[in-house]
Amino acid sequence: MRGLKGSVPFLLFLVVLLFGCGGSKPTEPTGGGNNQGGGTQLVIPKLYINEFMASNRKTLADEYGEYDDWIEIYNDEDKDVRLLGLYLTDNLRIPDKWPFPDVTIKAKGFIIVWADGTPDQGIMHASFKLSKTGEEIGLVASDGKTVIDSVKFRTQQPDISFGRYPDGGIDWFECIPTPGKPNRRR
Ligand SMILES: [Ca+2]
Ligand SMILES: [Ca+2]
Repeated sequence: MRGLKGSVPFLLFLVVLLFGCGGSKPTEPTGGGNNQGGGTQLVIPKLYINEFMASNRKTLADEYGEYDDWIEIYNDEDKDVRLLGLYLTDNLRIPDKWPFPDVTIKAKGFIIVWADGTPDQGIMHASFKLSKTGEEIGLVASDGKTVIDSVKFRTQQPDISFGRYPDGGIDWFECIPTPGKPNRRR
């Protein structure tokens, strides 16, 4: 009995020792710099949610003849940007909702995503729709959480788009719909 009791503090001592060793281990291989390098590699391209339509009655139909919600992304870089690895969402609490397919936006170019909640209809059909009574859209980096661009919006009027002007600019306006082309204010 006495022997057992005595062994408990000894075991604790051992545990502390082991923990101590564990803690010191990462500092030994000073290649810990590897970790740092990997962590800061996140690329944030100059991409914008540039225009969208959350109440589309007759403006633009998809390949199935459906007048669905659409979102335009604008590439403000001087080079093409591959979207594979990035995400689009209508809920910033679920930032990695819809992963982009392997498509590329040309330098200063545009791309349209159908927000129709039917990904079966093609690679550019997101898994969510937009609410015409207002919600948010987020464009998210390849870590699945860093927001590249986002917009919150209120009730949208039918066939009037909401967009940045000029393209990639700070201010949003009601626009004449220009899916895939430079924005035009109403
Ligand atoms: Ca559709
Ligand atoms: Ca546009």
